[in-house]
Amino acid sequence: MTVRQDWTRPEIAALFDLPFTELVFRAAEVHRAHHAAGEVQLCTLLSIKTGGCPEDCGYCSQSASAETGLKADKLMDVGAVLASAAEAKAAGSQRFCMGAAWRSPKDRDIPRVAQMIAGVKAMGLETCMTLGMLSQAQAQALADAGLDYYNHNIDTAPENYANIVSTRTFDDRLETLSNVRDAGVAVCCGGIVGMGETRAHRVGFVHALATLPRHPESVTVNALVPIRGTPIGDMLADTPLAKIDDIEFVRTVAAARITMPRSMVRLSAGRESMSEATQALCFLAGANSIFTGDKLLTTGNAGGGADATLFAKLGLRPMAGEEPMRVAAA
Ligand code: SAM
Ligand code: DTB
Ligand code: SF4
Repeated sequence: MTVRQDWTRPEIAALFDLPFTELVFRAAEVHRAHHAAGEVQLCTLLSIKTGGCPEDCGYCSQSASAETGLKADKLMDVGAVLASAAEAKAAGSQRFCMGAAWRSPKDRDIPRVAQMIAGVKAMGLETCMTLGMLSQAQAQALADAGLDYYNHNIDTAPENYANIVSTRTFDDRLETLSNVRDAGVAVCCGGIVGMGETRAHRVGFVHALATLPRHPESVTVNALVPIRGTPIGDMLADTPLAKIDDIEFVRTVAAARITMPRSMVRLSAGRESMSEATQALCFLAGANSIFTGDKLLTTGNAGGGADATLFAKLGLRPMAGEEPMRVAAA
């Protein structure tokens, strides 16, 4: 099976339109042709700089314009980050993802961030950072520090972007992704499903990812975590019918898997309120990576104990080379 960057929107729309079982079956076939189905990568998130962000992303608890009451913190010390990474390693994580609520890092922050990268890498973990927009020089500095992945999401279809964020453009996102690629760092990129977008927007979102010059090595599919005090969280809480249907979420995962066969597809935020059955369908439809641990950035996550139980039920294994997950005491 070849990897294509020339997907068209009608082709992707036709995938979404397939009978559900046919779509999931095709996605599972692609998954098996390119990956060890049954193995799931474990990633752990840490917010290294929380809150007070000047951007106005309508879903985010960390935007200074949101009324979430979140306390803004300064950039963490390197030692505290490394202690958290050691815990993630002991719990069987393969990748440690560090996120900062910045529009873009200040050059004076780069040395400390570089120390975090070097320290986490020295523990034998893959390193990932998500720090907002990067200049070419900043991307190169992170690459020189040994960064393996950079997470930078396009979030939604290009034509829906302005409805979600007004303080930057879709093209700004593409520019950082290109700077990251040019620096030789692998790309983690995806977005959020369930922000009140249309099916056509979901098609456009998958299309935008699948037609990048190179597919992201990791594709994150987040289900919106609706947060009170954010414009999109409030809108959804007040109109429950707007909540994304589980089957439509699985369709999005399947379309990502079929169009980007070699990428890791991460079932990201939103698992805490997702049934085991829906998560199982996502794994069947080709998701092969998750965030584990009790916390995402500012919201809760299913947690290692729940994941170990789920993996045992489904017969899934953490991706090779990792320690077994600790199963929580009953
Ligand atoms: N500030 C950086 C940036 O936006 O590039 C990095 C951190 S940001 C929180 C990382 C990603 O988390 C966002 O791009 C978005 O896709 C996802 N995210 C944030 N809040 C979310 C929410 N409430 N539900 C689901 N995903 C969310
Ligand atoms: C991504 O796509 N999802 C992660 C990670 N990349 C940085 C973040 C999810 C955040 C969920 C909401 C919160 O905890 O604040
Ligand atoms: Fe800031 Fe990132 Fe949240 Fe947007 S998603 S408000 S850039 S922390």
